[in-house]
Amino acid sequence: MDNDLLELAILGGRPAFEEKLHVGRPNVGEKARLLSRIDQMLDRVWLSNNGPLVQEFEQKMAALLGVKHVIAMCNATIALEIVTRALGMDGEVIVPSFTFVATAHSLQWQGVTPVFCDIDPETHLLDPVCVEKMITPRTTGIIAVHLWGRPCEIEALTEIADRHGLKLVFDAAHAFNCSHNGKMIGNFGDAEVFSFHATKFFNTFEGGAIATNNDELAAKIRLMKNFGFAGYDKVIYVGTNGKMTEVCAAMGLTGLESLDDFIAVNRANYRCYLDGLAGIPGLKPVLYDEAEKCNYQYIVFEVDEALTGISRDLLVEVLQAENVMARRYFFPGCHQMEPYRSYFPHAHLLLPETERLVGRVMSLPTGTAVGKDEIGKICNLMRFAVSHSQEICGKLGKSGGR
Ligand code: T4K
Repeated sequence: MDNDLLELAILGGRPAFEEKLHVGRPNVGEKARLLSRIDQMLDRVWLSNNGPLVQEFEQKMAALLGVKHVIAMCNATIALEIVTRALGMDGEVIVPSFTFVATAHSLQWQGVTPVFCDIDPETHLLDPVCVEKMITPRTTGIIAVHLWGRPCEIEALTEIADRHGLKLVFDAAHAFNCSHNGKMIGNFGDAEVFSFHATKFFNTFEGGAIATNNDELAAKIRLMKNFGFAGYDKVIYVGTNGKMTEVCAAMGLTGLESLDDFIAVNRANYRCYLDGLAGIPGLKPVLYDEAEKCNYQYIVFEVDEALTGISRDLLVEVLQAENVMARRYFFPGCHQMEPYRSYFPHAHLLLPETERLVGRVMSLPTGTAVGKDEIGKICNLMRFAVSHSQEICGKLGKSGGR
C-alpha cells in the first residue's frame, strides 16, 4: 500500500474498496439445485408444517451430526426459548454476557432471569469456576455458548450441572459442523441449538435447529414448536410457532451439498488472515483447533492498544471508511444492553474479563464473498494503520499512538 497517509479514506482519500465487504455475507450453494427444489415444492403446494423438505433436512442433519434428533426451527432465538421451556428452566439461568443478545433475550422474553457470568480471557468461553460461583437456590440451568464455533469446556460444565441438578443447554449458533474430541457438537448437554441465519456460514435464509439425544425432550419440543398440537384438534401443551418453512429447508438441503466447499473457503481465508497479519504487535487472532472439525466462520482478532498504538474502535473506524465493514462482535456485552443494564447496574463488577474483552475484539469479513486478494489488501490496510497509528490518531485528534 502507498505510504501516503492521505490514501486512507478516513483522512480524505478514496476508499480502498469500491463496494462494501461485510462480515456475515451469506454463502449460497448451487442456485440451480435450490431453484429446482423450490420448483418441485411449488408443484407439490406443500409450503410449511413439517413438509417433505423439512423432514429430509432433519434426517440429513441427524446423520451428519450423529445425533438422534434434530428438529428444524424458524430461528435459533425461538429454538432457545422452546428448549428453555421444554426443560422446565425457570428462576435464574446462567449465561455469558459475551454473546449475541439473543442468548439472554430468549430467557428474559419468558420471564427467566439471565445471570451473567464471566469468561475465560484466553478462550472467550464461559469460565466454569465463575459459573459455580453464580449458582444460587434459584438457578435451574446453564446456557453456555460455543462462541466463534469453539467448543465450551463441556466436561467441566457437565460435571457442574450434574452435581447441582441443573439443566445444561449449549447455544451452538456458531458451531454447526464443529466437533469436540472427535464428537460432533449437537451431542452434548440436554440439547444444543444451531442458528442458520443468513449471516451464518451455512444458512436457511432464517432458521435454526435443536439437536438432542433425549427422546422425551425431542417429542416435547416437536409439540411446542407446533402450538402444542398432538393431532388434529388436539392440543396438549402450551406451544408457539417455531416451524421451519419448506423454502428454508430447500436452502438448507442445497447448502448441505456445498458445506465442505464453504468450509474450505473459510479455512483458506483464515490462513490468509493469519499470514497477512502475522507479526503485527498487539493483534492476537482467535485460533481454531485444526485437529477437530471446525467451520472457521468467524475471523476474530483481539487488539491490544498498548502495543498497536491504535484502539480497536479506531481500527474498525479506519476499516469501515475503506468499505471493510469490520464488526465489534459482541460489544458492549449483554449486561450493558437494555433491559439488563437497568436491571443489573452492578453486573460489570463480576465480569472483569468480559469488560476487558468487549473493548478489544473485532471480526473481519470472510466467506465466499471475499478472496485472497481482498484479504491481502485488508491486512495491508491494518498493518498500515498500526504502523502509522501516531499520525492517524494525531490527525483525527484522538488519543492513542505508542
Ligand atoms: N446465539 C448466538 C450466539 C448468536 O450469534 C445468534 C445470532 C443467536 C443466538 C440467534 O440466532 P438467530 O435467531 O438469528 O437464528 C447477526 C445475525 O442477525 C444474528 O443471527 C447473529 N447471531 C449475529 C452474530 O449477527 P447483526 O445485527 O450483526 O446482523 P446485520 O443485519 O448487521 O448483518 C451483518 C452483516 O451481514 C451486514 O453488515 C450485511 C451482511 N448481510 C446480512 C444479511 C441479513 C448480508 O450481506 N446479507 C443478508 O441477507 O446480527
